[in-house]
Amino acid sequence: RYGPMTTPTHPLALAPVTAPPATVDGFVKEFLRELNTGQGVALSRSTVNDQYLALARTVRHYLMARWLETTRHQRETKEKAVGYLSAEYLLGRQLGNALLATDLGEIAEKAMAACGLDLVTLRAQEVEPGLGNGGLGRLAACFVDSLATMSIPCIGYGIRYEYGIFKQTFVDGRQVEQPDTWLSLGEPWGFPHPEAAVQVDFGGYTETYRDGDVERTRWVPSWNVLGLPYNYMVPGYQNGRVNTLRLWSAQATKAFDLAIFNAGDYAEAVRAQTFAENITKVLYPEDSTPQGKELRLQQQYFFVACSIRDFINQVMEPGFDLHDLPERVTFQLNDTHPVIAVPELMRILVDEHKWEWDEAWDVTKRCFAYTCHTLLPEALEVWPVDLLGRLLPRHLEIIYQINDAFLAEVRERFPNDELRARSMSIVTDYPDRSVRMAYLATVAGMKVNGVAALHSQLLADKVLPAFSEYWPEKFTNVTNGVTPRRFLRLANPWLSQLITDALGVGWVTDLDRLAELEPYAQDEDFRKAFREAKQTNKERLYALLRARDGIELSGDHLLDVMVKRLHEYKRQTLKILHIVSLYEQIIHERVDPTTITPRTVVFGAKAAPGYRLAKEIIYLINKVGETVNTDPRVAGRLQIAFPANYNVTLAEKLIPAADLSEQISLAGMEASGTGNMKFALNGALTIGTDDGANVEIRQLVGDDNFFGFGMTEPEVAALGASGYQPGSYYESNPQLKAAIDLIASGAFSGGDRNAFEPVVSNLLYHDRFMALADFASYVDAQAAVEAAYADQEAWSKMAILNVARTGFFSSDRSMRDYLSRIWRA
Ligand code: F55
Repeated sequence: RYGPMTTPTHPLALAPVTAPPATVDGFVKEFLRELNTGQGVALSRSTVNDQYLALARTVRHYLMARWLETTRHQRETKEKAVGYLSAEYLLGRQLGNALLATDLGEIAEKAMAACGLDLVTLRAQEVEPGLGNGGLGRLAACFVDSLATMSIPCIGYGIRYEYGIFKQTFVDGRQVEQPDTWLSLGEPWGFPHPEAAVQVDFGGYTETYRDGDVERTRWVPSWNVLGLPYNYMVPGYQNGRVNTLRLWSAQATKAFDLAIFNAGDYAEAVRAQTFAENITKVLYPEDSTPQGKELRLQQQYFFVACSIRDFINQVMEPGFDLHDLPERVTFQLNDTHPVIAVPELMRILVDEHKWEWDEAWDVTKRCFAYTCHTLLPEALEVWPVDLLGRLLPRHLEIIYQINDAFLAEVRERFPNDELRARSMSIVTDYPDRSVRMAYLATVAGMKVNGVAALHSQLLADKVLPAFSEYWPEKFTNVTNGVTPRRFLRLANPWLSQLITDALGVGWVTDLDRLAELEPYAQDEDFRKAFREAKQTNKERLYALLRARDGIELSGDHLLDVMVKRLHEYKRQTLKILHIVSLYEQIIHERVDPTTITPRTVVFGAKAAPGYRLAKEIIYLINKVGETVNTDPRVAGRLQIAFPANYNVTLAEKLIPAADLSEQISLAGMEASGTGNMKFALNGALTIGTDDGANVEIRQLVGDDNFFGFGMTEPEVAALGASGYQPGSYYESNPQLKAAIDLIASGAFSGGDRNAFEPVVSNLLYHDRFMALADFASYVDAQAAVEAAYADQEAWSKMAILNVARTGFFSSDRSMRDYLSRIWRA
């Protein structure tokens, strides 16, 4: 389907497609063509949205030849590819990245100016595809960027949600969710390919039948949907490579399948036809507690079944031998969400291709590798057996068979150790009979990795100890990374220019070269230029917040930023306790306000809509902000901003402006963090716990250039084991007591003493993530921050050293690690 059916004879058909010439005139011409013949409007009558769409299509046009060429080259060379399976891709805006990748930024700017248009305005028209919740989805987007930039064959597979992560608004300080209608004004980047649609079956039952003298099983499904692929370009950075991101959209099958209709349950069949499109309607907004909803399992199986089928039937050449599949692809499982791919591949090999079980298992287990992104027990996905059996009866049987064979092996290696066998069982009976997806992924995957050194250690020791003992060589670490293209080069043009002036251009694809900046920390002129870049970024941010949110920020403040999903373990409450404490000390005249370093604190955080306490914390932050920002006693000393709807677009403006990066999760809870890396690379200093990748950041930048605080993971474990009592910290620390009392007094709620009761009582009587235990240490670290910030030359040195020493956190390096530790394994 991808190649010509017959040999072409016309000379033009043999020539490779070429991109249009990259000149301003050429660009103007293409742009006007897109506007006139694509959008169907004259420039004089066009809206900004028309102009944005035409511009996007113009850039897309320039990439097209490279895309077709990449695909052709891939089919010809048959190089091993990565099939990245992820239910989420938090892409961010596409236009700026595409202009950077094609190096068309300047030409586009001039071409738009020649048309009387402003490139910045057109870029701002784009609604970002928010097809992910947070770190996990953004990581997938960084990884596909790096793979394209490194010319590594990869297809990213995922879901084209009609509604991405909800749009957050605040009403009287409380989070209110609005649907994310990212497709409503037209979306120029996706290419639908109805000719490559895939049918996906659900429901029904299984039966055995005789096939010669073998007894076989077949699945008789009761309903099906169609998976329609949309291809998205993933351009490498100025390297002529364009990989593919293939996102699936669910459609009702056109022909009503009479056989199924008559054999199956009538109501069920009709319901399925009617509700097919629901499957890819909306992204589930929980970022840590998976919803065990049937629709979510449908989403998972839907995109995975489409993707595996697509890879085998469309990406591989016709007649390709499935025994060679492990030499041609590794399917990387981005958390457990796509793990149903394992029994799906087994089903294809055993039921459809009629392979022996062992033969199929040998191939399957060499095709998959699993990345875990959490340690929280409630985040580990399990599916009730009855739900699985109803939706995917054949897959459930296969899972049982995988488990039986695996446990037989365990019992053989450890005879008379039934406890061990049970602890490793993929299917558990407690609290309900269900399938532990992380166990399935571990048993089936050739490798299992955590996302930072500490996390991988804890994963092996605490979450999957029996498995890491059983297969020590299976467990490995790949520390996360972020793409320097989007998060440094695009987001921070001023710092980028400084770096390029010092080092030349190569650093964008070779971030280790940032190490060469080290001597510039001692250069007074460079430090001054660095501070000017930071200041420019702050002004850009303040202008944006004014226009976007009506937030007025002013002054030459320390900009202190905490942006990430709202979760108790991330401890936004610890940050708010610190702010309240600063405020309390000023208004009660415990400190001379003129001795306090002026500080602007910015929060950005969405709470899962069903996460009650998280929403109460958002309310608290907003109400504290309201009070503090209008109190003349702290004017010019302390201000708080909480712009709604933090997303990738806002991150790109916020992170480059920050002086201080808040990474304050309870040790052992944040698997890695990736925001922490983005801040350090943009020259913010970190105040952080010994958690996730913070540990590695601290090691690389040095203790002197990092504000570490709090308990270590072993200390946390010990305190937990000894019986943690938050109240004792409250009673014994007057500063902490004063802060909590002020919140409880109604000072931030117009005298209402009940307004924050859920948050306050949780802290005092529960505090699962030990914010009170780390409070004193956090306050000390913040005092050290203030002292350090007072010496701007010293601060600039530290900040520059953070940039120079964090090149390791490029996602290009992560990809090299995946290649050497997993994909080539
Ligand atoms: C989304 C859906 C479900 Cl059901 C569960 C989790 C998520 C999710 O978004 N997880 C997530 O973002 N995890 C984060 O992954 C990052 C990338 O590895 C880590 O840096 C971060 O520590 C981790 O919390």
